[in-house]
Amino acid sequence: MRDEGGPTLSAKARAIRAGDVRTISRGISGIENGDEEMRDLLRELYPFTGGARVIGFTGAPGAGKSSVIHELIREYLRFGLRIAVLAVDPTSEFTGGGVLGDRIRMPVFHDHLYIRSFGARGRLGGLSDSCGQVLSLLDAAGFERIFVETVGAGQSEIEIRYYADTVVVVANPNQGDDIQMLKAGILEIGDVFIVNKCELPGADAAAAELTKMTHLFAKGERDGDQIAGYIPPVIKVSTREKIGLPELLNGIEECLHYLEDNDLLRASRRRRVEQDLSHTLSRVWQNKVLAPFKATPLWQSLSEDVSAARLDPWTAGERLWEAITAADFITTLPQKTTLPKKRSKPRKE
Ligand SMILES: Nc1nc2c(ncn2[C@@H]2O[C@H](COP(=O)(O)OP(=O)(O)OP(=O)(O)O)[C@@H](O)[C@H]2O)c(=O)[nH]1
Ligand SMILES: [Mg+2]
Repeated sequence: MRDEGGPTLSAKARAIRAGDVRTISRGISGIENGDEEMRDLLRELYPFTGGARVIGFTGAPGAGKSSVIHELIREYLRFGLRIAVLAVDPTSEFTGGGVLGDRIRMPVFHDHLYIRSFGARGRLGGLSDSCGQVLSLLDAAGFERIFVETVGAGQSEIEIRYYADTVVVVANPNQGDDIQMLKAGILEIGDVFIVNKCELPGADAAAAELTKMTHLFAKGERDGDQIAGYIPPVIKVSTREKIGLPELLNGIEECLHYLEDNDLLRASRRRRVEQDLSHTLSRVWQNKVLAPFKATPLWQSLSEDVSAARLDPWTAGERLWEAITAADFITTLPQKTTLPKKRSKPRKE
């Protein structure tokens, strides 16, 4: 029996600790909607985080991320681990019944598997800015592995690095150009590479190419973490032919062991926390400073001057900054200090 946190916790927090699916779902919706009470709940739950391992899945659209996660869930459930899946993609296969529909309904999996799709709200193509909070909630709910599927494009591919302990890059055979793309972008962030659809021709060549590249990158440094000594495995997988799935599980688990043995899990938690803090801060900045500032006469007159070309935007920007950094600036802002229900878009870093 898990420690549910004792009687000092609120009923909601206790239900989440006990893995109650409805409370977890409502909690995640609350986080997504920016409900204020979620802050108290997360505050209560935070001391119970730290047990989950976050595994990110990234790769080109259609590479097979959802299919791989689907198969991997089966492998993990065999070991009795509790698994949560976040598909940061409203169009993901996991929505609308989802690929696991039948399985989820099976009582044996009820508190072992939780699947949630959520939109990449707030930033174009990026991970939702509530991702960190949702991960904390699922972590406190006792999920031991959390799989995060990113939208296979742009920013979120790189951003998953900030949230995940381990990043699985899903490639395909015959991806000639795409493997070049991997070189330029996501090769640096991958901890485990797979060539999915390996029953198709070209899988060996793609795997050999990736292996060559991972050896080059293995000598480097990433995000200040020493990763010298760890060489990401390249695993051939076919979800269609059920090839390579136990090997993939092993590859992921070995990577997690490596991180643990080398005290690098703390570093990945730190990355996640920092990303979360910067989102929180930009939200506060947006809601408490920028939004009310836009209603001030100074903002209005400067933006008018800039749009009439009487003033250039850079000078205007400097003047705005001067006003913001003036000692009593915050107290002069029109006061509407409660956060809006729905968050406004944070600024892109
Ligand atoms: N031949 C073959 N096709 C596969 C395999 N795995 C997945 N597919 C197919 O590839 C297509 C895309 O699979 P998904 O799992 O949706 O890929 P995804 O990367 O999650 O796609 P997005 O989320 O849209 O980026 C589907 O038609 C799958 O049936 C495989 O091992 N072999
Ligand atoms: Mg998908």
